[in-house]
Amino acid sequence: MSTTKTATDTTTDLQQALVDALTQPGHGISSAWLYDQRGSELFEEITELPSYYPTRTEIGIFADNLASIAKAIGNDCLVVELGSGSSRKTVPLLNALDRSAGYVPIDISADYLREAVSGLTTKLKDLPVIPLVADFTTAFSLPPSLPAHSSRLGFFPGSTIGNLTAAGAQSLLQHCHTLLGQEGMFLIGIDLDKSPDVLIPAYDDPEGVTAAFNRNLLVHMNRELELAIDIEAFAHEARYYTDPARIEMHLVAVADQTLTVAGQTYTLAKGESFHTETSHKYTVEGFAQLAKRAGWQLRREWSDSEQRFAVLLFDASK
Ligand code: AVJ
Repeated sequence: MSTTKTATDTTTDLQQALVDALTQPGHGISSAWLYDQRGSELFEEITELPSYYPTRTEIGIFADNLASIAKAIGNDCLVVELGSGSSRKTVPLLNALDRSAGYVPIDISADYLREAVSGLTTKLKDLPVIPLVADFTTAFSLPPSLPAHSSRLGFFPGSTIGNLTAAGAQSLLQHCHTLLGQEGMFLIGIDLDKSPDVLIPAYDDPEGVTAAFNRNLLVHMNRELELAIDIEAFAHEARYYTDPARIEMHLVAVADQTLTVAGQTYTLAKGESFHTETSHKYTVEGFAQLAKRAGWQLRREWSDSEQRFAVLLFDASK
């Protein structure tokens, strides 16, 4: 069975996602669709914004605690990163480990992964790098041939897990528990719940980059599905909700919208919105409970002075 999707498959999936969003209550559409080439560039820009604290804060936590994190992980560990992207956070970690067995970067984009890996060889000296093209939100397997190692560490920085539903996060943690084995460890970055005074500007910056990122979904759909959605007719909104604590991004219709998709006409009334992303905000205790249900035991935690973000180390409990 082929696991590679063709461009036509992707177009059909996006069209189905849009029709589902138009016809179902809540009008939700997977945030995965935000990350086309332009969307990924805009997200990189977001990480540089003064009001978007998570990336900078997490990098600071790693920089300030690298020696103690490396010590807690130990030697001869195979590092498996979920959604490796540019591996920006992993290179310092791998270099801080006294002796590691190898690095398995996993990314959904084959092109991006190939490019990133070619830049890594010089930065990582002789460390074996075994890239894997896979969608880590579905069940995936590790490459068949791996260098000898005494333990496996799952590495999942960036609070990317926050984009998954509770059930999605649960099944990912369970799957990794199986994959990483008895001696398995999991090092994960999570964004902590905090005042909406801090959260809202992080997702609705004065520069308008997050608004452009959100609206780019419509640009993407217009191009991919040959539609004529009026992009200016949708306003970017970041909303804070509790139970569970989260930020939701919406694209709100500022006037009644009629959309024709594959010959069918749908309407979105003024004030209704596409729900384009959920970003869960956790407490350390709450996340530890979620992970425990998937077999993971919290061993260490590192945070910043304002407790905005946390890096947690879990062990596969026996
Ligand atoms: C990539 C999921 C970590 O939720 O903070 C940033 C995505 N969306 N601004 C996040 C995002 C809007 C980001 N993650």
